[in-house]
Amino acid sequence: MKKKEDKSQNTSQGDKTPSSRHFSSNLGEYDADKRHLISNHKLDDIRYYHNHSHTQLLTTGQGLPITDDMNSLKIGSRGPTLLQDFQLQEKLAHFNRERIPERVVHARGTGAHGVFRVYRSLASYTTAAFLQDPEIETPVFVRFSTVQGFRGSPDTVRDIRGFATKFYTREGNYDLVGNNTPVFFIQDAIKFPDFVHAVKPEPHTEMPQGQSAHDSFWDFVSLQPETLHNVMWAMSDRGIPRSYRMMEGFGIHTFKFVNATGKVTFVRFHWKPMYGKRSLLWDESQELTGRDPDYHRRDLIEAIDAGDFPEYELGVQLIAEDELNKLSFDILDPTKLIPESLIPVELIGKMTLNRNPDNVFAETEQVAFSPANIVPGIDFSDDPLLQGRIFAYSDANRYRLGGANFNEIPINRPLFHPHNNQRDGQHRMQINIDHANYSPNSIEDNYPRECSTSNHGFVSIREPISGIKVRERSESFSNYYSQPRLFWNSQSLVEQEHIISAFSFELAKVTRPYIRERIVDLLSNIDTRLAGEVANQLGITLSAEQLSRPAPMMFDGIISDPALSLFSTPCLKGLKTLRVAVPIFPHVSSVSVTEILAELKKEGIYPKLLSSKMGIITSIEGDAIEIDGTFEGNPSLFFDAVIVPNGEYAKFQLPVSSDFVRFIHQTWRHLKPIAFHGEASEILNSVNLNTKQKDHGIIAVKNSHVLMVQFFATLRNYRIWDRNPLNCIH
Ligand code: HDE
Repeated sequence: MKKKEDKSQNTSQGDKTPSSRHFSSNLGEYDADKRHLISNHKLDDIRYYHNHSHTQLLTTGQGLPITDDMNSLKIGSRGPTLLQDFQLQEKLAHFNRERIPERVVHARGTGAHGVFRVYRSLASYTTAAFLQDPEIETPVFVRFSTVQGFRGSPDTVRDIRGFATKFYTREGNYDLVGNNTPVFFIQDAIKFPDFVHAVKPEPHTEMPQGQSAHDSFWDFVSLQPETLHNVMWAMSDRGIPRSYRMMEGFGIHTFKFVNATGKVTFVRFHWKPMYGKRSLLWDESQELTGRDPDYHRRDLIEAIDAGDFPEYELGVQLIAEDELNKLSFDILDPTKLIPESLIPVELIGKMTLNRNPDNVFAETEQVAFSPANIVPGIDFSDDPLLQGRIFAYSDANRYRLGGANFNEIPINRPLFHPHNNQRDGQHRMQINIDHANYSPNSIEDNYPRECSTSNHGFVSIREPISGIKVRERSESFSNYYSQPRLFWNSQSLVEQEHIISAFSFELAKVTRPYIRERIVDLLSNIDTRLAGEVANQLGITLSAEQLSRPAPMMFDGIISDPALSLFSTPCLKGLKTLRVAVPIFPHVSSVSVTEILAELKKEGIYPKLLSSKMGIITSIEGDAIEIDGTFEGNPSLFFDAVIVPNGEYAKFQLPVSSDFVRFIHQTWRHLKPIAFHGEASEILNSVNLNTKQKDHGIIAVKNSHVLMVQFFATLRNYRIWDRNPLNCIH
């Protein structure tokens, strides 16, 4: 450990000798055959701090064994409590300090551990160690979040989702702190506090929670048209994802890759979910806020626990320096995306989330992300929003986590011990044993020494910068309508209907008419049909001038891009992890139940046997079938489809209870497949669905094999869009 034997010729700054103990010795140790151990190393590192109390006796924080944790120290069993009861005081005082400030945005989040592996070496673009070798597995921690609501707010509200990833690389932590949209609301960091004030609950009422449907948000939007592009995404089905496992992620800003020769390639990052992209319906998402406020976090935790690990491919859009002038928009503008039809996304690696946190506070709450955490081979662009973020996150982390030593919290510690002359401060964990805590020093042979670039030391790109100091926005950032129109044009008709409904819903909650009017006026710069339909819903009459506004110029000849739609390309990659309800009634056939369950399980679907009450139902064959849950406790919102097994129903009075009828009606309303095996179709007649539309996703078949084939084919389409009778389920 002590490095006196390293004492080299060089007592000045820099590591002319390549010894650089801390870094290369670590690399050496884990290089070659033991590479895979790196991920275990991080795990062990975190595990070291685990405190398993299940076989231990109770102590105070000082380690004093406790004999009675039920009663405080009193004068007589009915007398006053004594000030000298240090045991009581310690417990209450610690309890008072259990909460830390929640994140000012993205307070509501859920995390998962995992690993990342690159598919092939990216050495021609970047020296980043974790992007070099498919043999190397890099541990990661991901935190998904909503933006607006407080820490206890529901998961399924309409909002942007955060998608923040910490890669524990051999060259330090690399944080990709992105969202589920490829653009942001504002162009310059100086507007961030204003934007967040506007979207958060209003100051005089602290309402509404988890919603942008209120005056101050739309007031800001109406006065700041650069927000419109991200607002279009938020009002689309992207704002209500079905699952974090089925959601794209984007780094938004342009970053720079730098290779060993110093060559720069501009890059935008994408996460593509391997479970496909899917969203909720607005009606579903609203009902879920009450029925299961933890819907997304539960979905993630259960899938990981079941071993169905969420997977995402990392994609990059690469732009050579000399290609920049081919683009007709500014890649430094974070309100603009680079259409995939212009620059395709290259898939470069895969992330697998394979372990739930053991303790939400210690890991998910204390994890500290920052876009400033970059590694050699990656650098910032001059995007003015990104530049502000470089400061904001570390500053927020120091405040939120109680000081400058938040990097020492296990979840934030890099893979290998950091070495520097930073010392002391609140909550210092390391016990630095060196006698010199400054540089240059000769007492410790000038260790820890700087690292040369040839030895993977980080160096900011050398580039000439000249200009006049100004406080102004670049002209190249000024087109606010072309890309919102590109997004609008790229949506399927159903998605466009959803966008119209979302704008109408939100704006109808805005109490000040002039704000509503300003928004529809802005929308008419994007698309007159969009503006017209929203205006109609709001009782606003657009002027002839508004209705005849010319469409904005489109960039680079691209009118629409299928990558921007959730549904124009097949959204489902498979049926694995979808949830199917299997209602069970008296006189059910256990043969049918067994066949159905076996087929569902073959596809990796999660089935649940439901009935009106818990307990056992005896099948016509005399088998006992144990019920997993009730219709009341498991509304159809929790499922992707329903399939009713066969039974001898025709002979008996049909056992159709009101909770089951409600269940089927809700499944119908939310455009999900409903299947009946054999005689179960008798039940269909008693639930009074809109009979004219019966065949839209209603499958009633006698033969179980045919039934399942048809059921799976329907489920693959996910929603039965043409069922929507009144066009009212968004
Ligand atoms: Fe954030 N953002 N942000 N943001 N952001 C925070 O960090 C900020 C921006 C994003 O799960 C805060 O520790 C500024 C863009 C995510 O822990 C804060 C600006 C993108 C998360 C902060 C932006 C994001 C945050 C809240 C404009 C997508 C949650 C407390 C200059 C690329 C990370 C904290 C997690 C969190 C500031 C803009 C994504 C206040 C100043 C653009 C996913 O520091």
